[in-house]
Amino acid sequence: MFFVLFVFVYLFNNAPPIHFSLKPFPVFSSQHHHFFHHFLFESKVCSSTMVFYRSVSLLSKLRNRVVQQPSLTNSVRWLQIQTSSDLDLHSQLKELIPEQQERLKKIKSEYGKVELGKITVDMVLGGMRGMTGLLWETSLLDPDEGIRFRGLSIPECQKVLPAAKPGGEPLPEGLLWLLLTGKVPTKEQVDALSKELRSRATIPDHVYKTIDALPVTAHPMTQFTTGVMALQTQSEFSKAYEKGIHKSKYWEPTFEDSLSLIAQVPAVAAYVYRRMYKGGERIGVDESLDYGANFAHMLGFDGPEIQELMRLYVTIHSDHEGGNVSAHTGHLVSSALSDPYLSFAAALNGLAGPLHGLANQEVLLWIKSVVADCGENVTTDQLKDYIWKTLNSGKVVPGFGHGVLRKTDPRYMCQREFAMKHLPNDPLFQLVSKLYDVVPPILTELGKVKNPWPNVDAHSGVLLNYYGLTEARYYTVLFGVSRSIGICSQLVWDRALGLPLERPKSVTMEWLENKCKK
Ligand code: NMX
Ligand code: MLT
Repeated sequence: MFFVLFVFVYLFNNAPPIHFSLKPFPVFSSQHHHFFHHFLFESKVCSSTMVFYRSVSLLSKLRNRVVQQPSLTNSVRWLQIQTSSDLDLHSQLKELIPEQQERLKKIKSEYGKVELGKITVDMVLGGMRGMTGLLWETSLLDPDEGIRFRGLSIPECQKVLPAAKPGGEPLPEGLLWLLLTGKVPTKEQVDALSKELRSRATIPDHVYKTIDALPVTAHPMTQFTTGVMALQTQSEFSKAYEKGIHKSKYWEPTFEDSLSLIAQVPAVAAYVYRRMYKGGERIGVDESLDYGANFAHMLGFDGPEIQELMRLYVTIHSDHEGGNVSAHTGHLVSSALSDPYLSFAAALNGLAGPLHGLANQEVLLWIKSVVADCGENVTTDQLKDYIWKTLNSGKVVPGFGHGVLRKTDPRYMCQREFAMKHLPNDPLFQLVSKLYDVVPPILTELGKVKNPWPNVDAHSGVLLNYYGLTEARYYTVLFGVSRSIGICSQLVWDRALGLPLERPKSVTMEWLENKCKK
């Protein structure tokens, strides 16, 4: 009993700020050795009466904490205690990687021959839908519940990830830490990472010049991807590879490149925006701001609400497991040992497609065309007619449907909550709400759409538009900045786990006919 009481005393009073975090695998790390050493020392000097009173009050604190976070219990597989002294992400990864390598080895040797399902001709002809074929550690998508980042849903991330102000939206740096380590960081860790990212944010001059070589009318995604390609000259991975780095060390320059890339893409993206819409005047990094707020600042937006929006936006768009076009492309290209810049630029080219990331641009343009045609106070009947007109002209209703999800995207829902809190009377938000009622029954009536519900892109544009970021053609660039966090985090693990060259088998129609006739 006394042992338990001492542990509580340690956890809540004696130790440096301690944070509980969720970890999908068991680790008995050096932090724990430190913990027990400290505990033994403390136990000698604490008087037993003190221990008793403190413990009673601290037990009640713990109970409150557990009661406040009931939804977390399902995703808690291992409880990891993290002290605020572990501020260095690189050394945290160094500690985690050997365990995860062992874990993968064990999965291979014990379960290597286990079948995960059948491959049908429909799957081969149908964009590999439903075919499990990739390892992606940072997130997992459930068709009904939506995305979980290292086991945590979006509402759970909103609860446990550090925010800029109490109760505010999560800081994207916190999500980056979570994706890379599987642990919820403390505020101190997130602040250290913010600082680190700011210190890497300056981009070489030739990047601006390369973008400037394009016509200012070039699509923002073309300019952005060109800028990312120009950043590639800094790649530590490709330099190390040229020098003959041992494969067991690949993850280290990949980590360096990934952090620099994540740090620098906001500045590249902001330059594209300023060049296209604000006469080219650049705004530098503000040393006092976090990643999301700084991105808004460099674009030219400084209000507290748009800063919160940007933090939320970057967090929720960061990762969507491995099979989506951009993530899968990045992972595929990186499997050839192309460095993170090359891999991420490839991913962006996939994101720029209208069925994927460009859908956010398409949604706002489509909504604006509804308003131009029917006015802001469009009736339900007018809206239905407009949707049928879109479908009958052989187009999709942008922002609805999904390759995996079969319910409303939780990323849509959290943006809706943001809108209800900050812009409930905005006419375009009200139109988006109306579409939520009107579109799904029509898509269902079509009879072929597997998911009639809205996805992330159905909502993001109206929020940005409300805060003055009205240039819809730019929206996919924002998505791209955010996606760097998820894709690059996984690239680090791809190299740490030594994942091989990706090379699935393809077949011809003749091959299929012959095979199926047998
Ligand atoms: N409007 C009209 N038709 C649709 C829609 C839609 N929103 N969604 C699906 N369909 C059609 C689809 O085109 C296909 O028709 P056909 O057989 O004639 O080719 C049929 O319904 C079956 O498609 P699904 O199996 O339901 O969807 P799939 O997995 O093939 O595609 C999307 C998923 C997301 C590409 C598709 O739903 C779509 O085109 N949505 C609109 C674009 C969009 O919002 N994309 C953004 C996705 C999220 N993101 O950011 O990447
Ligand atoms: C994404 O965020 O990547 C999209 O929702 C598309 C997908 O998951 O397939």
